[in-house]
Amino acid sequence: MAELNIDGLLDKVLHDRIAPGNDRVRAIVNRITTDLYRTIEQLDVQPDEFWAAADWLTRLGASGQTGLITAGLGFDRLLDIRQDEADRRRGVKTGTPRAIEGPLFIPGAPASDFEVRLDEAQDHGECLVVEGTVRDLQGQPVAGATMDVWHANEHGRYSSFDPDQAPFHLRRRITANARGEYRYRTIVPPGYAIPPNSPTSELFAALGRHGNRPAHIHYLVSAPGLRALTTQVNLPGDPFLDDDFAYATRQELVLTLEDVPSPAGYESLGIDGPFKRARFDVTLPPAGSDRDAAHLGRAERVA
Ligand code: MBD
Ligand code: FE
Repeated sequence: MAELNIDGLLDKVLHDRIAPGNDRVRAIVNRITTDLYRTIEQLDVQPDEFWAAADWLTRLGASGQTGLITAGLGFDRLLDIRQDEADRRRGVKTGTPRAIEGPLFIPGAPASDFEVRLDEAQDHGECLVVEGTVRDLQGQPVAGATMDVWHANEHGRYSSFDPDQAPFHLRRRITANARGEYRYRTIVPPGYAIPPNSPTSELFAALGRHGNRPAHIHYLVSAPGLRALTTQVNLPGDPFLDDDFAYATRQELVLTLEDVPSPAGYESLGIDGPFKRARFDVTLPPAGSDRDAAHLGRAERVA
């Protein structure tokens, strides 16, 4: 038997099989494997470096932070840019811009009609009301559109990933009224930072990068027959607005905050003094397929 050289080894790894397997998986894995062989050769990766990387991947998976690294290396935004490009090629109007879901969505939040208060741990920040109307491309209100909204608490942490918050704190599902309107009361959220002393922070330190996101609120919006939208809005004035570690900021999605002196009209949200208010209207295009219309967060898709 001839001695294996690198190209012979790679050739075997790419072509060995005892069954057809999955062509798509084989094509992708073979490409990545080939690229990694070339990286190891061209950058002269040493065994200790390779095994440190394998150990890091093991710890990354065990920590549940795979979705943080994908965001930080731009993959989440890459997928959005590619979907935007596909929309542009189709030449159709697409409504409100998409923005990455991120790894912190939890399905099954408590549901409310028209309005709700997100902050159960009350008085932990500046009072904010976000309100808007969901419309279709013709500008018609979408009665009964549903949306999940979620964001970080005053320490920049998300419930369900933070033992100090009740499950579903700052997470709700809202169904718009007959006029397509919704509103919620919450606190003005701060930004987010990747957890310290974690596989993600370790890699970011080695890359000389920060792991901060500007303040934002996530949305998943859907309605029958319309395309489900995953997006987020940013709070204005954040120093990381144009320096998001996940590259997700879009100018059209930065809110404008208004100082409202009186709670008139907002008493049902428990407001009894001045507050901040922002408008976020959502436009949904028609669904091209059932898959388009399905309201699925990532956590639901992989389950
Ligand atoms: C977040 O809150 C987030 O939205 C993303 C995309 C990545 C990490 C934390
Ligand atoms: Fe987030």
